[in-house]
Amino acid sequence: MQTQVVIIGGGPSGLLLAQLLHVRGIEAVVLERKTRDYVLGRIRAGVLERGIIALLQEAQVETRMATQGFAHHGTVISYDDQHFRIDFTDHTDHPVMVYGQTEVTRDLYDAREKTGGQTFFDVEEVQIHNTDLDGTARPRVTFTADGTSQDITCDYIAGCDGFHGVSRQSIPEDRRKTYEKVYPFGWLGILSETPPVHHELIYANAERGFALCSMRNDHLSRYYVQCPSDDDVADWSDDRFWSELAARIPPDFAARLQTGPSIEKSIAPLRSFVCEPMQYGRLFLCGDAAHIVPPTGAKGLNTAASDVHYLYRALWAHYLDDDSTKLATYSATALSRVWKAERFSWWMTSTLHRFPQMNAFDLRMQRAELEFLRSNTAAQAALAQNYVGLPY
Ligand code: RFL
Ligand code: PHB
Repeated sequence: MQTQVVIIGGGPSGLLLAQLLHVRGIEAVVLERKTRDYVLGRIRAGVLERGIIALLQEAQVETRMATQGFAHHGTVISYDDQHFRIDFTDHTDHPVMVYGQTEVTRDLYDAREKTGGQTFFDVEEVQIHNTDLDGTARPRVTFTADGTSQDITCDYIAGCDGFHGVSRQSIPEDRRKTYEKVYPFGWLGILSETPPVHHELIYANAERGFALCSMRNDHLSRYYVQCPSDDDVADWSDDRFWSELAARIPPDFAARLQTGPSIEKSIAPLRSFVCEPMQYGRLFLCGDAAHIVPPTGAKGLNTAASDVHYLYRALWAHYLDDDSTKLATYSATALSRVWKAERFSWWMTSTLHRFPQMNAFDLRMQRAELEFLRSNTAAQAALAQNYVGLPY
């Protein structure tokens, strides 16, 4: 088989890239290790920046998001006995959109099915061949699907296969450098068919640890509490979760909290990670394959989308304008924005969580940071600009 671009990974990065390329008449084949239902069953991100919203419009998959997504113009932050609101629209003229990653992925799969783009599910033994630093040779990707060996020759490979994929590992070890910070806690998240406690998100720094009140729609809530990384989800009954959440959010909100059975419950570890560079010859990494952020700033999916934006624009310039300069500088361009999202996510995480080793001084520093944020317009503007998304 031959194609222009092989996309490894059918998560949001891979699917968005495939759809954008399709709109420009560039052919891609998508390889996904799991089934479509498995990918759609993963509950992940909930907040979309202005950049991904524009990309979904460009990819012509915005119809459902436009009717079923919710514009959020601000967020609540709480600590000690204080809580305050940061208005995104006042500071940036942009809201964010609450619309689940599951829905984005579903819209992209539906669009791909309609366009007849080739997608292999349940693939195994994916291997990348013929990549070299200069990108002289045309690369090949081999894999098995339905028990049959497949071999695709292509112009370019997009590694959109997440943190545990093969793409990053296919860059020779002496040609990449990784930067990593693992946090000493995780997030226990639940989804419940109850009305959200508030119409905006609440990020809470509490004595018992961080909590986040989020949502998917008016009758579907998503809540998280900070927990030790080695906690077992089986030890967290719904009752234990609800009482822990109620103890961490301001009392007036806790009094209004509507509880119910959880329909999903899982623990996610928190990590910051970056691989440099994000390209090797004709192989380009996008999204979680190249970088991970702790979810506190809602930047994972959004930063994956900014990589897709740069790679899509570079491939478009190459194929339609015969200009390969953007492909050559893809890694540097993408990384410059990635590091800013890393900084913001690290800062949000550091400011809002209780770390096991914190001493009295550290706690005062955290409180001073939050007091400054509560009372300073410039600090609020900086948070708002980062939260709605830095420009591409
Ligand atoms: P994904 O979503 O991991 O998709 C990669 C896909 O590649 C497949 N794959 C392979 N396919 C073929 N061959 C192989 N060898 C393969 N190896 C893997 C996988 O099956 C998978 O389908 O990466 P992608 O597309 O880069 O997307 C990244 C986002 O999913 C991720 O950054 C976000 O979910 C992070 N995140 C959030 N991001 C936000 O922007 N806003 C949020 O509010 C937000 N909340 C979250 C989050 C992540 C969370 N968890 C569970 C990590 C909340 C949580 C709890
Ligand atoms: C979510 O709704 O899942 C969500 C929202 C904001 C975050 C992280 C996760 O910062």
